[in-house]
Amino acid sequence: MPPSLTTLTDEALLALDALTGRATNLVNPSIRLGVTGLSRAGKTVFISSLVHNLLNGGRLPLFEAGRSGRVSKIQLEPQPDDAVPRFQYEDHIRALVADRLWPDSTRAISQLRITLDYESASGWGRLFSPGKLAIDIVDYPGEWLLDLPLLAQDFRTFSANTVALAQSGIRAELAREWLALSNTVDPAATAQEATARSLAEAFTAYLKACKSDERSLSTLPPGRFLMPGDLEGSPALTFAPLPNLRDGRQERGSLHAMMERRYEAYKSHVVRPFFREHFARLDRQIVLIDALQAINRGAEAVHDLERALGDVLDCFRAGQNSFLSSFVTRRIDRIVIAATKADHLHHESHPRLEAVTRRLVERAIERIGMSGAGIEVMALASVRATREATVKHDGEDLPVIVGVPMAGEKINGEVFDGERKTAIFPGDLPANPDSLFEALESHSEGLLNFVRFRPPHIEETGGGLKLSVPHIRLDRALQYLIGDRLA
Ligand SMILES: Nc1nc2c(ncn2[C@@H]2O[C@H](COP(=O)(O)OP(=O)(O)OP(=O)(O)O)[C@@H](O)[C@H]2O)c(=O)[nH]1
Ligand SMILES: [Mg+2]
Repeated sequence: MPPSLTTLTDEALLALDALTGRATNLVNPSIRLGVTGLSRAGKTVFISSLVHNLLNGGRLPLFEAGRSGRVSKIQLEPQPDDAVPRFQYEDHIRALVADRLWPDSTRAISQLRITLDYESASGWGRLFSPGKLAIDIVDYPGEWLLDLPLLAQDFRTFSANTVALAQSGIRAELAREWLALSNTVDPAATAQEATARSLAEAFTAYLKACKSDERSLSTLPPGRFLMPGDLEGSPALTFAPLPNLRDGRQERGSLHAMMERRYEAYKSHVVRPFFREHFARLDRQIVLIDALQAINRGAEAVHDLERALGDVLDCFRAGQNSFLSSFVTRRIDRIVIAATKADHLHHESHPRLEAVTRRLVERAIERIGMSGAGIEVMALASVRATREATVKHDGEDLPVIVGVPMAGEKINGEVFDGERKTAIFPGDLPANPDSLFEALESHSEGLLNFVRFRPPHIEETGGGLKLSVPHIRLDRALQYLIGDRLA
């Protein structure tokens, strides 16, 4: 056979492969991008900035298809799921760009579809018509993510885990009232609605105290207790874990039986549908982590963040959790793990932030069997609120960041008004990330100079056109997440 013919056959086979690949995705290829993260990790800001940069020709040099001019049109389109509200992209961007305000905590689920018309990079690809790729992105309250691990726990396990955690470290103090109240009730006694309600209230108050800014703890399920969404005030949330459960079957009509029934109802009517609809069909996933907030609160917050992330990531272990594997119809083949808000540090510190982030998820990643291929760890800022500078201090050059701290933020007793710019030496992360986990005493409070900055002032071009939102490494994340689908 002449060599050219074998070549042709191989290429034809490859093309056929590509064709069948496209056929399975039918007429409209799409990617469901999971933006995963605990509350306040930066999901809403990430989605808003990503979409804004795509729609407005933002600076995305590492996004190859965009840079090389192969993407001809990018637009928002009606989302595929009619039952889910639309992500209010325009409102978020207006607040961010015009008013320089961050979005509020997300209270409900929403979705957005963005489509990219592109030309394939390869000659063969181009033969088969220009491509169109739809990207579906879902936003939701981060608290709800913590419900995922509950699906594998029955009421007894949930109670034992929650009570044990509540008795440890700084939690013991925060849980005092709830635990004291719990110890006055007998799980085998006849169920009383008033008892259930007061237990649920005391338990919720404990979760709120853990979440407060001063504590910044992360492992706080059930998620709807902190962010009820449309379940505000609903009886579905009138339960709490119980200490002192006896072995064996619980009495009918007992407090134990009632709490268990409500817990199971919460799982089947609230948690399961959310994950079935949202997590089942993800193709790619970015996990956003606010490591800086935890680092700044000390080793206990860092440990707690590690635990929460581990609990969540464990649920992605293929084949091991039957409840989840029965949901998963597509395989997630790429995950970006990103430390967000990297604009709080000088870029010289970014490698250390990445090292801490890798350390935070390392064990979980090993457990889910995804170490190595398919995972990229990076530090990014969806919206860059600071710029870098150098100041001379005692004859030394100090790398600083410059930005406008939000009104009410404090450094060394100084309170900011939300208008004044300031230069801050953010401090150094340790070279060895382990020290953030181990040194329980030596590193307690305020390792970094950490304040929240207002969103940046965005320059206008000569024609009065606003430039796109500045960021750090958003393009690298984008390239890793969808670049191959535009090849
Ligand atoms: N400087 C800076 N701050 C950020 C960035 N991204 C998020 N933030 C800050 O983090 C806060 C939380 O960001 P969101 O995007 O609302 O977080 P979320 O994950 O949607 O939070 P929930 O809706 O509560 O789950 C914002 O209000 C900002 O203060 C960033 O790229 N740079
Ligand atoms: Mg949000």
